[in-house]
Amino acid sequence: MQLPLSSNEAPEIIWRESATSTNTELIQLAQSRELGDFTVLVTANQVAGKGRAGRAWEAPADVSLAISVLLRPQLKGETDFSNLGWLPLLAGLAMSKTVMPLVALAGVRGELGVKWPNDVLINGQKVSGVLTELVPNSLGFAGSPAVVVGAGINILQTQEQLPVETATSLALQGVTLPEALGDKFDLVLSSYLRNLKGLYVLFKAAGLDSDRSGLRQAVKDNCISLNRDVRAILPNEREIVGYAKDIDATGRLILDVAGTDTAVAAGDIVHLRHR
Ligand code: BT5
Repeated sequence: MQLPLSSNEAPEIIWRESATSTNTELIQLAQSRELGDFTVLVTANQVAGKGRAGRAWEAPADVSLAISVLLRPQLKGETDFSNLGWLPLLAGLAMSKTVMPLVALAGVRGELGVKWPNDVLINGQKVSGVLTELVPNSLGFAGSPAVVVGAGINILQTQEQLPVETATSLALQGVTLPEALGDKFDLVLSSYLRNLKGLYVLFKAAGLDSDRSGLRQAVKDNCISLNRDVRAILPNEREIVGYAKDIDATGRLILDVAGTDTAVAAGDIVHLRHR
């Protein structure tokens, strides 16, 4: 696959005609040879895509991209490792910034942004999801943990090709892309990589400080889960309902539950009403 625009955005792009899961394949590669920061592994035919919490990410061949990027931020002595938790939020924001101008040009109006932590929704329908994984054993190496940030983006699917009714694709939103399939993929991939790199460079330059880099404010501005009532389904299946009022310095969603602030670090959010 020729990816002339995208190849300007990353030191190495590995295109796979098909992949099990691009995250799994990039992790395996990172364990077998030295990969540079921002190495990309991508396919339009992912046959065993992973979602969060053991769920599946599904797409037929040649209608979407599965993109995994290896991030290897050099940590300095004082850097807080918990700041790595911002990487999935950073990726969701980068994908949101990719989708936004495309659907705006198509004349789509309404709500577009990230449902915490990292689903990109267009008027309540999911066009992209992000799964971030730590490369096993990479934390031990001096100052350089490796994280794989994976994003699936629905590009050309018809409604019948989507696994759930709450999903959408760029094509279903009326987005026009270049004629040739390779050019379509190159446009979307290059735009995502440019956005991801821009945010990542700022985040690294600020020593992974989400406030100093401006990342926290940018994520908050783009997060459609804030300033509304939400139901949080926690990893232990417990559910809490509250008003989503903030994202804290470690990326957790802060809910006001009957007057008490409750931090949600992981789980699924269901949007209830705006107040
Ligand atoms: C996610 O999980 O949304 C994370 C998806 C990450 C996929 C990328 S592709 C590149 C990289 N390599 C991988 O193996 N994975 C990453 P979660 O929030 O758990 O959502 C999963 C749920 O979304 C499923 O249970 C379905 O309900 C729904 N879903 C599955 N496929 C979808 C699709 N193509 N579009 C929209 N929704 C989908």
